[in-house]
Order: sequence, then structure tokens, then C-alpha cells
Amino acid sequence: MESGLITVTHADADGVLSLATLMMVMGDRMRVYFSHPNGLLSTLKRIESEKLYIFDIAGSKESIIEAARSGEVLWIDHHIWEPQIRPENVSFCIDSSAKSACSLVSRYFNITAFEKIADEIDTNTVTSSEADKVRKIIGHFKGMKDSNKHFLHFAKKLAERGLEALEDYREEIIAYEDELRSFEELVKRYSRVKQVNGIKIAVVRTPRRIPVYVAYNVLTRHDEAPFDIIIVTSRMSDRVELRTHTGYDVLRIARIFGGGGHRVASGARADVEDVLTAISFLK
Ligand SMILES: [Mn+2]
Repeated sequence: MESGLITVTHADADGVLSLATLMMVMGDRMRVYFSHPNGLLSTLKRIESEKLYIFDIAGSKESIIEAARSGEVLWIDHHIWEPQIRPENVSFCIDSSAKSACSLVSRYFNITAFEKIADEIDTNTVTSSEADKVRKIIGHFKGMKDSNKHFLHFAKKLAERGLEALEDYREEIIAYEDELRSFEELVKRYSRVKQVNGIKIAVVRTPRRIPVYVAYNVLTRHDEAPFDIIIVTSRMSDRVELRTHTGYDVLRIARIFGGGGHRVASGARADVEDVLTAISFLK
């Protein structure tokens, strides 16, 4: 078994801020893997350590079994799920009422740093300039080939210097603002509105990947808004992201396809037409 600490965290803003929070407590001498709901199992199959932390990603029976091969496991998450098994070396800290995983990590380690920013980003209610900057920096890195390397470096800098570190990222922010304008154009151009089973749906299927929150925000200004269900996907993706303007339970739809998340923000591996068919059969 490899010694030391491994952290597996979500490759998004909440995951990076959770990691930065941990690094404020433990320092940055650890191995880090960025993962996502569909990739977690294969990430966990590759690793084993004395200590393993998992942040902001829901598990399954299979992924819990893989995680439990490590010595001591701490699993912190805020998605809606319940561990099917509870090996004695795995501690779960799962609270779906938390706005972000970062807020749970902060509470667990008793530290105040980035939880407000993570809450704003994860609930798409960004009001502070710090949250706006973090979202843009992450958004810029996400489009890059070696995004994980950039996420890790960003987390280390945040842990070291706090929000002061945001000053170092002016160029990334400006670059992302340009990308943002093109994402907004794509949403306008590739949205279509559907009425299925009395439910108002916007489908956004773009030629290349765009951040889901951009689709959500652009559609709030659509003539036919608000939408009960927003389906976001791209031509090269086999996944759909689901959101709602009206509080419709989109987790229920994601679950039909083996996906998960939150009631107002979920995702699954599925085809748009299949999702529309499933909605047409809902009672
Ligand atoms: Mn999260």
C-alpha cells in the first residue's frame, strides 16, 4: 500500500475549492486526482493509500468497495445519495442540504475560507466578485487539455495565499470572458423549445461543449422562459445535464438513466431524444 494521502475531488469549482480548503489544513504534499461521477470508479481502481479523501462526487456500491481498499477513507459530499454499504474504515459525511461540498469540508476541518464562494457557484447565484473570478478561472482551465494540472496549481495557490491569489489570474479571466461571449451565442443559436406532457422544455445541443450555467442563465432571458426542464448537451457528448428554472425535480429524470445529482441540477449518460421520450411517459 502506498503511504501518505490521496485526495480524489470533483473536476469543477466546488471540487477545487474543497481541495484548497483541505490544503490549508494539511499542506499540499499529497497526491490529487480530479474525477467526476462517471469516472470515479475507474479512478478508484487505480489507487490505494494509507489515507484517502473523496470530495464532491457521489458513490455507488462498487466505488465504495474500491475506496475501502485504502487504509482510512473520508468521503465528503452534498449530492443526493445514500451509501449502500458502510465499510468500517470509510467515514461518510454526506449532507444534501449543504449548498457545496466545500462548505462541508470547511465544517469538517473547522476552517473558514472559500465556502461562501463555493456556495454561490454551485447554486448558480454568483453575486460576489470573488465567486465570479473563481468561476471564470475554472471555466478557462476547463477548456484546456491539461486542465487537471491547472486545477491543482490553482488550489495550491489559493491554499497558500487565499483570495489574494486571484490577482494572478487576470489574463485567464479576460480570456474566459471572450469564450463566454461565444458560449452565449451558441446557446442562442442552438436552443429549441418543446412542450412535452404539459412540461415546457428547452433543449440546448451545441456543436462544442459549453458550461451548463451559461445555458441556464441565457435561457432566463428567453421569450418563452421560465423553463421547467433545460437539457444541455453537445454533439460529441453522450451525457445530458438537466436544470430547471421552475423547481421541477430533474433528479427524477436523471435517475431513470442511472444518473444523479441534485433536485434542481442533475446529469446522466443519455441521449436527448430518449430523455424527451421518458418525459412524455412521466405521470
Ligand atoms: Mn458540488
